[in-house]
Amino acid sequence: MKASSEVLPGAGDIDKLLSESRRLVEASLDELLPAADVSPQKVHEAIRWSVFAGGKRFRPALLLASGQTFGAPVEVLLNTACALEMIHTYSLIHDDLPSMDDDELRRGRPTCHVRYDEATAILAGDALQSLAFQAIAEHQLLEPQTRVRLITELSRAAGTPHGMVAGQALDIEAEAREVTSEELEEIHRLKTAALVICAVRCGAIIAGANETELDAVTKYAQNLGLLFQITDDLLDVTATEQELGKTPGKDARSEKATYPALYGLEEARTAATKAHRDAVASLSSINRPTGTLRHIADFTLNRSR
Ligand code: GRG
Repeated sequence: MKASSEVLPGAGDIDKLLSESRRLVEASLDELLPAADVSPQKVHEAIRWSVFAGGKRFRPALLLASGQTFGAPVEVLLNTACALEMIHTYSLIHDDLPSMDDDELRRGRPTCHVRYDEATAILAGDALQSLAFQAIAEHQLLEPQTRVRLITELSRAAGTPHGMVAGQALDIEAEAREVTSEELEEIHRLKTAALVICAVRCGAIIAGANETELDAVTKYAQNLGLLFQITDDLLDVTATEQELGKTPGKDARSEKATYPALYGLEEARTAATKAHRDAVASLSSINRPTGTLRHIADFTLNRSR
């Protein structure tokens, strides 16, 4: 059932906000994705296996929160929020493939290529990518020029040379060699922050935020994206398989470029605190109710999964 004029809970209760946006996003994803019994069934089952595996839905929640901060109703934001989650899930499916990170556990269940097979996992990822752009292109509640702008934002953030594919390529290339702090930041900026920034910007664009507001919220998102990846690096060292739903300790075993590897745990924690502080400071120039975005930054600093 499509949400109509629903409003997310206020800034105070971040858990409620995240669970409510998860509920709305999952209902919309269910509508937007091909049903599992539609031919070709195996690829549709595989898409649903990976999408409905219990991810945090952080990027869609962020898009909804940003959109609501600048005054957009939820139903206008939902398809783009789902598109972000589709792109993110495609990247996880492909990242887990034997030719990439070669992982067997994701979101607490066997990875797509383990549950199905490698060809099906590649196709599921490919299909999620095109379904994401379709979800925006066909969204009747948005003006055509807004759809084009959102597709531009998302394709740049997901692709190369300034997006996630570029980050993944640099990350693979940096394995098992020393990286500089500038290289590490570049990898994090492209591999992780690009989609986080895209989520925040797309919410603000849909809501019609002005250029000054868009600049300020982009700075918030740049710091939030960095913070999200530093905490991801830290959790890979400190959290359990049960908390993460994926194999911990993978970064060290693959000799990945990470904050703890380059700086040690304490300095990595200090870098996280600084990114959080900078993210929150960027909100101060926005004359809108930014409490929810502030609480999302707090959640990201303190997250345990
Ligand atoms: C294959 C083009 C391509 C890109 C892969 C997703 C990715 C890029 C690599 C996975 C490893 C990694 C640490 C990526 C950084 C992004 C990130 C922190 C992913 C995990 O996101 P969460 O924590 O996952 O939001 P859930 O499952 O909660 O959605």
